[in-house]
Amino acid sequence: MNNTKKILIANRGVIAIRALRAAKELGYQVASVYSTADKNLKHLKLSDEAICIGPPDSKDSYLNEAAIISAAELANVDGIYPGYGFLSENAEFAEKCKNSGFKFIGPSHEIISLMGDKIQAKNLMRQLGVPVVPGYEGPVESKEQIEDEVKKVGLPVIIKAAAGGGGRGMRIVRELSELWDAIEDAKSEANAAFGSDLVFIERYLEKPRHVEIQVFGDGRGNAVHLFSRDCSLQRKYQKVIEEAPAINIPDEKINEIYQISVNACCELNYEGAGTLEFLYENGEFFFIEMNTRIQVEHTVTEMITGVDLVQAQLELAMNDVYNFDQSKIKINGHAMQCRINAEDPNSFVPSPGRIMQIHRPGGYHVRFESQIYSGYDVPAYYDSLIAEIIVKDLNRDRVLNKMKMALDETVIEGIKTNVDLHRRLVTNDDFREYRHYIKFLEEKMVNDDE
Ligand code: MV4
Repeated sequence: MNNTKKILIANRGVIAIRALRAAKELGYQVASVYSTADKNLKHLKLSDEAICIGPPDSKDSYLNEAAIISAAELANVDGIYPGYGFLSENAEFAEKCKNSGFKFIGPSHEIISLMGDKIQAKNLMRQLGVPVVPGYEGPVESKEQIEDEVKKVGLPVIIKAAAGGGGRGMRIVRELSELWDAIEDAKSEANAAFGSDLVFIERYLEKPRHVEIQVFGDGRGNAVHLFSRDCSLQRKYQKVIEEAPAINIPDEKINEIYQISVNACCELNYEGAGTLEFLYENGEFFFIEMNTRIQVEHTVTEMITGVDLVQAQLELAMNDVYNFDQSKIKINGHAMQCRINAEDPNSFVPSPGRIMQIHRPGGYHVRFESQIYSGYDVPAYYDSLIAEIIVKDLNRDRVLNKMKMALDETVIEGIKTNVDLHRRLVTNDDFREYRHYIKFLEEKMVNDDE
């Protein structure tokens, strides 16, 4: 066969083995890259080729665009799989891949760039009929002018960086007297973090849930949704538990937002996997951002739909295969994912080191996504995510029981992890009764005075 495709996995950790498995199942050849701190990652031994791209520091390895393009040339691949984090939403890198003759496995660099600017994304979505948070996205001219705009929006408001995302450069304003200083602070923080001091203002929602819609498009005006996820259980903008579908939302409301999301993707000729992020409060959806990558929590959507999203990404990009039919995508049961981090359970400080012993959970519809093994050294240089436990069952109550069992079975010795925090969460009454919201973990489950 001369039509075997070959890809380069330009990532590490949980998503690297996830992508390797998906590609090998499809019969692809795979080359993987690694930093000198990562030579013991399991997926490298299972790849057809492994290419060292630099020293541990991400900026010299997994963020080193030239080194990754060189590896792609050396391995003579057809496409580059970015995963999440690192270069996955870097429009310039996506364009470089294309200009070097490699398919960037994701949407076009134009769409990545557009969605990277939260003001542009919001204006575009508003035009496409997507409900957005009321706010002011125009230029900041003077104190008086901006106070007038904020009076129209209504206090409290939140100042956000246009180039932001993930929470940096945000300021909440409860009194008009605090407004100007908050804008100045947000601007300088945004400038330092993103090299742009462009900010915008939104009404601040106090107790929303974070509900997101998974979409997938063919890049030619066709798209489907794969239902919703609730990612409200997070700490410092890092998701901790995700589940699918989001429940306790009236059918007509969620169906409407599915339609609106699909329509927006069709209009945008969106290509591949994407997520529209919404805040959901008092029965209303408000779009905040679109993610143009596969996300860590894609797994819970896979569990309830039976769709392998990573394979769908690969097959669309590499073989122009798109065989989604909305009427054939159905929800089956409920799914939940616990993100297992190598971190101190009290301080949340990363806890790298050698895993002396690991015992994985098992059972029907219990999935463990990880590269870790006994004797593996968790490096100190990267994100502390080391594993994901994903379970599916008939309904949310059963899922909570199944997850508790899976967590009880899990043994990871030698490093500190958040497995016990997850045990407390899945047995917490408020969480079990679905009374949580985005600040729940910080307000009710941990007392950190940082
Ligand atoms: C908000 C908000 C309340 N009101 N926007 C945080 C990260 C960025 N993606 C958007 N974020 C928020 N935007 C308005 N108008 C509250 C948050 C927020 C949040 C959002 C989703 C998940 C977790 C969060 C934790 C704190 C704040």
